[in-house]
Amino acid sequence: RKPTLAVVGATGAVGTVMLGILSQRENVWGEIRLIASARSAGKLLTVRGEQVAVQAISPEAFDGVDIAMFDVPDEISAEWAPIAVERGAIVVDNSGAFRMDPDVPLVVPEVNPDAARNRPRGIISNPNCTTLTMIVALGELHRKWRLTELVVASYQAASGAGQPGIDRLHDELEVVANDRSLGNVAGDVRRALAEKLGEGESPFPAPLALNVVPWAGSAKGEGWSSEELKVRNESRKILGIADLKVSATCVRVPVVTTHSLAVHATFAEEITVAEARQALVEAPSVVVVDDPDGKEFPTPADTVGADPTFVGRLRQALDFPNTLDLFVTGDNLRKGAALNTAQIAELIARDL
Ligand code: 2RA
Repeated sequence: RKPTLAVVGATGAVGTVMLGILSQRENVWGEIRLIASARSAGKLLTVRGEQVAVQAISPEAFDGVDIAMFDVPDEISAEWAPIAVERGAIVVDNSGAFRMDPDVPLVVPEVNPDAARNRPRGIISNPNCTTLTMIVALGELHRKWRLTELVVASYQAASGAGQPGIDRLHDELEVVANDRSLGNVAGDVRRALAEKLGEGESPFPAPLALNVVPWAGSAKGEGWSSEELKVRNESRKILGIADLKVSATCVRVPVVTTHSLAVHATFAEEITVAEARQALVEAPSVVVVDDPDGKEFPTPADTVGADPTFVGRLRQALDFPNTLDLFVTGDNLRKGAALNTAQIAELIARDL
């Protein structure tokens, strides 16, 4: 019997990408059950070329499910993942609710696949999309040269904030698109958006169109955002380096989908650009795009919709020994969310 898979949060931005991914990948699943809030119950969605009606979330909806993938807000996962486990499912959760729980593995199949086998709570967490954007490439370099320090700045897409983030960016772009006077006086974009779109409607704390916003997530004290601490804590957990030195600055940019990161990584062993490039070229799921003279480097617009991590701008840091600077991009809804979740589910389905 092929295992039964449930997709919880099937109607959201990640859920929508998930249905596309499940339709494209090898068909290892028997039934695929779609679950969402009561509001979406009865809605017909297409997966594997067939229309499937969405079921309202309930304990019974998990009966007979072998693996349940959750793409819902933290509080919904916190409440419902344990219920799905009680009903017999293994949960692969893409929220932040369980990632740092010592009894929940945090898994990236290319980096720490074996961690998925030890899951005392019956739950496996999928990392945050910002961590995931860089971790496959870094995991490969760490395996060979032992990572000791990591300084990163992110350039995060609007879809990291879900469908409301995508909608808001498009609404803002519409307002600014036809007014070439904007962007020349402090506050003019903010005023134009407030006038046309109203106050307080945005998932972002400042205008995103014609702007960059140095904040993602919630405040975690001493000036840090939740997103920045996730990058630190999750990188340590996935790579298994408890004392990895990490400093992150997370920034939102007016890109619909695909996160980017500028990475400054220091290693214990001597590393050269040529060796690192070769290791990344050979790494599964990594594509090196690195010929600035030929105008070739990874960009979000060239990455969106693709599965791999793209790496470019590889340089030896001039003033820091054993340190590389590089730029990475990855589709935050695919490898950053749905794809990694699907890969984890496939990994554990093999052992069922
Ligand atoms: C963001 N990392 O980009 C978050 C979403 N998981 O906002």
